[in-house]
Amino acid sequence: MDSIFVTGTAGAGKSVLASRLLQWYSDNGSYPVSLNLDPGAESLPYEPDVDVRDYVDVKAIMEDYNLGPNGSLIIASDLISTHLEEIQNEVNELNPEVVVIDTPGQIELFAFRASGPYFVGNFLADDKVNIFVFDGTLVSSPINFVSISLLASSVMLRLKTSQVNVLSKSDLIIDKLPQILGWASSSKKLEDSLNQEKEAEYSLLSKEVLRALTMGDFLQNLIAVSGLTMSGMINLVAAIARIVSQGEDRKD
Ligand SMILES: Nc1nc2c(ncn2[C@@H]2O[C@H](COP(=O)(O)OP(=O)(O)O)[C@@H](O)[C@H]2O)c(=O)[nH]1
Ligand SMILES: [Mg+2]
Repeated sequence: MDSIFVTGTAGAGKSVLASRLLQWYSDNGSYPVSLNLDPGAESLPYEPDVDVRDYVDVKAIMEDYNLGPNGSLIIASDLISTHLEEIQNEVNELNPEVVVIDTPGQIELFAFRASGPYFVGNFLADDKVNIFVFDGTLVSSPINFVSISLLASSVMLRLKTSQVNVLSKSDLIIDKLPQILGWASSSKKLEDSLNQEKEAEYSLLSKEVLRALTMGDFLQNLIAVSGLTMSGMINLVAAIARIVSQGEDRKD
C-alpha cells in the first residue's frame, strides 16, 4: 500500500484533488481508499472510506471545553495522531493498493503542530508522497508565488516526505499558466518578474527568499491540474508513480 497525502493552504483544492485522484485510480484498475483527516470538514466531494470525524468531534470539543470554532479545530487537529492506530487498522482492513489522505483545511494545524508530522511519520505504508497544492488563484503575482514556494518548502521539511508540487484550479488561470509554470521551472524568470514589481521592499525580501530556496535546491517544477476538467491528472499520476513503488506495477 502506498500513501498519498494532500496538503496545501485552506481552499487550495485539496479535497477536490483527493476526489479526482481517487476517481483516477479506480477508473484505471487500482483499488484506492480515501482517508479524511480533516476533523472540521463539513462536506466532502468524495465519500470517505475512513474518516477522522468518527474519532474526533469538533462540535463536542467546542461544548466540552467551552471553545469557539478556531480553538476547537486546534485541539481536534492535535487529537488526530492519538487515533493513528485505529485509523491505520481501518485502512489496513480495507487492504487498498493506495490510500489518498485528505488533510485539515488549515495547513498550519497539520504541518506546523506536532500531530500532523507524527501521523505522516508513523503511518505505515510502503511508500509515502506528499502532494502540496499551490492555490492557482493565489499565486498570480511573483511575490505570492515566492511566499507559497517558501511554505511548500517548509511543509516538506516538516513532513519529511517526497513531495510533488501541484498548481490547482488551472481552468481558472489559463492566461497566467505559462508565466506561473515558467517561474516554477526557472528562478531567472521569477527574478526577472520580481524585478518588475512596484513594491520594492517586498520584492527585495522575495528575491532574498528566492535566493535561499534556489541555494537549497527547493524550487521544484509545478504540475498544473484542474479538478474541474481533469486536465493535468495524467502528469500528476505519473509524477506520483515515479516516487512510489507501485508505479512499477502499473506500467505492466
Ligand atoms: N474552478 C475550479 N475550482 C476548484 C478546483 N479545485 C477546487 N475548486 C474549488 O475551490 C474550493 C475549495 O476546494 P476544496 O477542495 O474544498 O479546498 P480545500 O480546502 O483545500 O480542501 C471549492 O469551491 C472547489 O469547488 C479546480 O480545479 N477548478
Ligand atoms: Mg478540504
